Amino acid sequence: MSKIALITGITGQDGSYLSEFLLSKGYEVHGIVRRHSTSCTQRIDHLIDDTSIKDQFFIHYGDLTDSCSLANLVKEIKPYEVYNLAAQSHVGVSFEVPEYTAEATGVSTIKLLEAIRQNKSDCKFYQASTSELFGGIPGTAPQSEKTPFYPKSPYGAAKLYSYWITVNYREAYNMFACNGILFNHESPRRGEEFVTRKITIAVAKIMSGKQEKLSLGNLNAKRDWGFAGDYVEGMWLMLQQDKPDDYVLATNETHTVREFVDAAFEEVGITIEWRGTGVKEKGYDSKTGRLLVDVNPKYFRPAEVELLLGDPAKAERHLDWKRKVGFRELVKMMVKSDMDSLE
Ligand code: NAP
Ligand code: G4F
Repeated sequence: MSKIALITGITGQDGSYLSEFLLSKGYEVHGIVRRHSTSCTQRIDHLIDDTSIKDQFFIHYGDLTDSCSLANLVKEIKPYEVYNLAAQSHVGVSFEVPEYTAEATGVSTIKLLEAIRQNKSDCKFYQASTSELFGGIPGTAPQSEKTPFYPKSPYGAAKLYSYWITVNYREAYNMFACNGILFNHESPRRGEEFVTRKITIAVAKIMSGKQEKLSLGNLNAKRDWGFAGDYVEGMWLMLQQDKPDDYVLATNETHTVREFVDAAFEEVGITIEWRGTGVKEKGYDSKTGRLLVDVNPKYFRPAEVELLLGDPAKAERHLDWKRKVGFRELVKMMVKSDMDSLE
């Protein structure tokens, strides 16, 4: 049985899609879940409750900051592929909890790599690297595997360590270790505090009379937004190659936060008319004049990544990977899901 995978961050957006993808490929899937006072397994409850996969899907308590639990689990499960998706993944929050972010998003990667090196060194390893590594040096878009890194947050700096220690273990110990440098990817399962989901939930709540207006931070930031379901396939493809390497996954299309807001409201028949600039910028329903969007500086970050636009040519060429879901389709999917859940 070579199809045994261990996923950290299995309760997260990507962990849930990756689990479904690997199960559909016949894998035995093991996931690490940390203990919470209330359940946090909503995204994978349908898998936990599915008796037809009770011999294929397993959940274990562990924590990425706890090297003992990681080593014990690698020893016990003997995985052939490890997907390291766990992280304190919110860039804005990383300014509030920088030291914890360094620990969970950075240093923990060496704990997992060591657990693998010492107990199952032929295991393939995927590291969830990020476009936040680029930060955005002016003139460096689109960003590819060759673009220099310049992280702009404690999150980005922690991920930079994880990126390089993954490369280092590949070179020093000949381990099959890959970095997926993934640009923003979203879905109806996206955490509610990330901007896309915050917007689509707000649209649904405003339409059902449960919310007055949407308050956001930087409307000018540009992101390369794809669909998470497409990206987990790319993670898997990286581990199916003859040689380990690092790959960018992106759509090669960028939109401002403001454009995401426009598109989300258009899904429910509302055209936003923008008036004012900076912190005074406001978005109104063009037909009724009702105020729907404003700017609240509390959502600004101490430092910002202004432009992300990824060049996925290497992944397209070597992995035969291509994103399937486009920007408008993604927005539609997310708005529909949030509207349906409020009905
Ligand atoms: P997410 O929804 O925030 O999920 C993060 C996962 O990490 C959750 O399962 C969380 O568990 C787990 N986790 C956090 N701290 C942990 C710890 N100390 N021990 C064990 N588990 C811990 O993130 P995502 O969007 O799925 O992203 C997956 C990975 O890709 C992350 O590493 C993220 O930084 C990276 N990434 C994401 C994107 C994107 O656009 N989504 C782009 C590039 C890179 P709880 O449920 O217990 O909190
Ligand atoms: O949705 P965001 O919080 O995502 P961000 O910062 O780009 O990070 C995400 O993508 C990274 C890949 O590039 C991942 F590595 C990371 O784990 C995470 O998944 O913010 C997107 C943009 C930012 O420029 C932010 O300043 O939206 C801007 N924004 C404007 N108003 C807001 C808000 N972001 C949030 N979260 N909330 C707001 O109210």
